[in-house]
Amino acid sequence: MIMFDEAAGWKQAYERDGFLTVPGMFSPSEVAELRDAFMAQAAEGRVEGLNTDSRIQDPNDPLYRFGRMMHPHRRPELPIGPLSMRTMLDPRIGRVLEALWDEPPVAAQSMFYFKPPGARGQDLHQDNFYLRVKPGSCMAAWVAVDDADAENGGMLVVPGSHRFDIICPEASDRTKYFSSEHVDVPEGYAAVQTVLKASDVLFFNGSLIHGSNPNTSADRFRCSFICHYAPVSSREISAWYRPLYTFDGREHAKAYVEGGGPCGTAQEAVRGPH
Ligand SMILES: O=C(O)CCC(=O)C(=O)O
Repeated sequence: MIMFDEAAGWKQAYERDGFLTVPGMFSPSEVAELRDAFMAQAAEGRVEGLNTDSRIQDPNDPLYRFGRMMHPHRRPELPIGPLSMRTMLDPRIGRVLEALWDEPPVAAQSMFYFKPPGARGQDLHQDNFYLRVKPGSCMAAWVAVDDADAENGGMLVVPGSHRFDIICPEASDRTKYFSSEHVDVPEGYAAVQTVLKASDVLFFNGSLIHGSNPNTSADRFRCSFICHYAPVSSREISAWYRPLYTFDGREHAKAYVEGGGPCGTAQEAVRGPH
């Protein structure tokens, strides 16, 4: 049960900063189940429609073997399917989203990032550039499946940047980032490194500028299970997110708009002269 004071504290932090960390939302065995299931799936090789970053074709790129998996909740035939649907619609996540929005959420997306040692990061961006939720914005729930910090490419957030409109992205540096879009940090703001423990959940506004640096560790994966949501009252979303789900598992319809698409457009790495 959520205590009134706890929910009020969440809301205050979220409205001020554009993000909120809820520590220890999942148990160690729940995050272990996610890690084990997705590792077993990755061991089967790339699956059409699940590994959508098809531009990453270099077998030496750590993201070739451990590319992110997109919309695993849409794969009921795979062991990761029902687990992803259940986690995406977990009532503990739903209660935080509802407390922050003052209205029920609907689920738009699930993803799993492995981010193995040596993997490139995802350059700074705003999620609603891809989801196109209107009116309002989307929200992410980023579940740390491993401890995530500066060394293994944990999340960077720009506190307060959620008050900006969607900023037109520029090209990113492909040597450092697998995603092709880059949003500059506005003057007077700064990117801050988050430090999360496995089972913590980071919630962030769809206008918040955020991203992650490469995983520079020798041997630490940085696995995360990431979902995106829209407020039930929003009217539009990019067609790429259809179908949406209410937290009791029913499909929910909105107007589906052109444009947008997967969160972050993948690109092949550019190799240096060595
Ligand atoms: O996990 C990451 O490195 C980036 C994830 C992200 O930016 C997102 O889910 O929008």
